[in-house]
Amino acid sequence: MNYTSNYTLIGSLTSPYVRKIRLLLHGTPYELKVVNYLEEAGNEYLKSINPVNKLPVLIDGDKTILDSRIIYYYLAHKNKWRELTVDEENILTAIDGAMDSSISLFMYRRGGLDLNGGNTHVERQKARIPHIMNFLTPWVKTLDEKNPAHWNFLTMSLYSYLYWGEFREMLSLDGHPDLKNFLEKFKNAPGVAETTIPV
Ligand SMILES: N[C@@H](CCC(=O)N[C@@H](CS)C(=O)NCC(=O)O)C(=O)O
Repeated sequence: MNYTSNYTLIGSLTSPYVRKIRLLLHGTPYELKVVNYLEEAGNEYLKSINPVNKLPVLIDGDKTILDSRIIYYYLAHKNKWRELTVDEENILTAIDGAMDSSISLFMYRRGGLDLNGGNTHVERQKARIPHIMNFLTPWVKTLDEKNPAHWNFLTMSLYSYLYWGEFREMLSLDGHPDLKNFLEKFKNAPGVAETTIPV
């Protein structure tokens, strides 16, 4: 992307939702303001700029943009990127659906909830993930890491999610070899090394 910007991205270094925007902004000057919402000060600050109290938030001059997908549309409009097709939108919805469920399960686990206690809603979150993986597989098989057009918001979203899922041990890709292969193939894509989760 070649344009001047005055962006501030509010995020964390671990969030997959933040990472996909960092990947999208790779090559564009912006300031990353790291917020830890698990700490009181970070939580109060985040609440003051985002009523939903979630990361990421993008600030562009006097505009505050909430939600990674809306941030994408905002940047797409500004940069005159082509519109996504309905099929592409569905893929993004599927990736975000798996990501939301995995993040919820991670937070429940971190809060001490037994994820094997048979709670109906927990079971629905768990079941959604492999189902989405199967839905994504035919598309993932078409991806070629040597084609620069294939490193886009969809693949950035999937990469951020799968990497985070394995890192947090919320995801096993053993039954999904094409998704495992995807992570391997795109590990040298632009911005991936620079945005990796610090250990
Ligand atoms: N739909 C939102 C989801 C963002 C999201 O879930 N962010 C997580 C971090 S990975 C968060 O801020 N969670 C805090 C909370 O749920 O209280 C987006 O696309 O930006």
